[in-house]
Amino acid sequence: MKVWIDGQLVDESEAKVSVFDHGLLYGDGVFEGIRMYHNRIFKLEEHIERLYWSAKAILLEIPMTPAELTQACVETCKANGLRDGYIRLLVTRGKGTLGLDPRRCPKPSVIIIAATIQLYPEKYYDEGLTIVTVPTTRNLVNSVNPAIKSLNYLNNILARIEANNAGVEEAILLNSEGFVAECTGDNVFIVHKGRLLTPPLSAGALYGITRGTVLDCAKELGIAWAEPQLTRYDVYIADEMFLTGTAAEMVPVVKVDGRVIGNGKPGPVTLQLMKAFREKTKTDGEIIFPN
Ligand code: PXG
Repeated sequence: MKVWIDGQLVDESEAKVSVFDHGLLYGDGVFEGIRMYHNRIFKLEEHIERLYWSAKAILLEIPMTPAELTQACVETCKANGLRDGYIRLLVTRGKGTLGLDPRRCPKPSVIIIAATIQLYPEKYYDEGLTIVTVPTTRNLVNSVNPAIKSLNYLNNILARIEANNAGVEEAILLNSEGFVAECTGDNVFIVHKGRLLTPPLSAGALYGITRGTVLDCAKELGIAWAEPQLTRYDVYIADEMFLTGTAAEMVPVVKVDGRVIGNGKPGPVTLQLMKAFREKTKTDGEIIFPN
């Protein structure tokens, strides 16, 4: 495997960062997870835009233009012969000295890994997930804002450990007011009486690109949607539920905290949206191999 580091494609055995990189020392950096489908890098423009927003929020200057980053992502896929798969694009604060002041790091590092990804086992897409709400709450918006896709994912990892301890694959995080925010690596949707509902981003969630794509699909299909504050009660009485994320795509949920959602099977609105989402992956995105 070839990995792109600071302008060079190197063999994975040589793809290394310094132990003095503040990305490692302090989780100081930002990232994106991006998918390739059918020889196209899906929603690459949106991911790169969000990467710049995350970087701006932490006052990190990406030492490349968006056009150069786009080209570097395409080159990395090409170098690995990948038409389908997963890109991890990250920008770290770079090598510095001990001490957390970012001014100790003169040059940020840009890393692009193109690989394949292990989705949930296929059965979850057919049968749906069982999940729980967990004690760890979503970061406050005036702490590390959940909209920043930072290298510091410990809050999400704590929630994931709580999900593991409960024997399930995902966890719902509530915000400090008790409203549903999102899951550890996915946004949350429910369907109630034919209406598609997802928490507002102000509830404390990543501005999910899959979330946006699913809302676009809903608009095209004429499905009514809204972004109200949602409580656990709203989730328990929902007719359908699903999660969205770059890695997970759309995955149905059929049980939350022991409550069966709807009839315990992925519902018709979920299945209709899953089909529309898969269609979009065929025609959207930056082409990798021209022919
Ligand atoms: N919330 C959080 C906290 C995320 O990290 C999403 C929502 C969904 O956003 P997108 O834009 O992907 O629809 C994410 C994205 C991984 C992995 O390695 C996680 C994400 C994306 C790709 C890979 O677990 N999270």
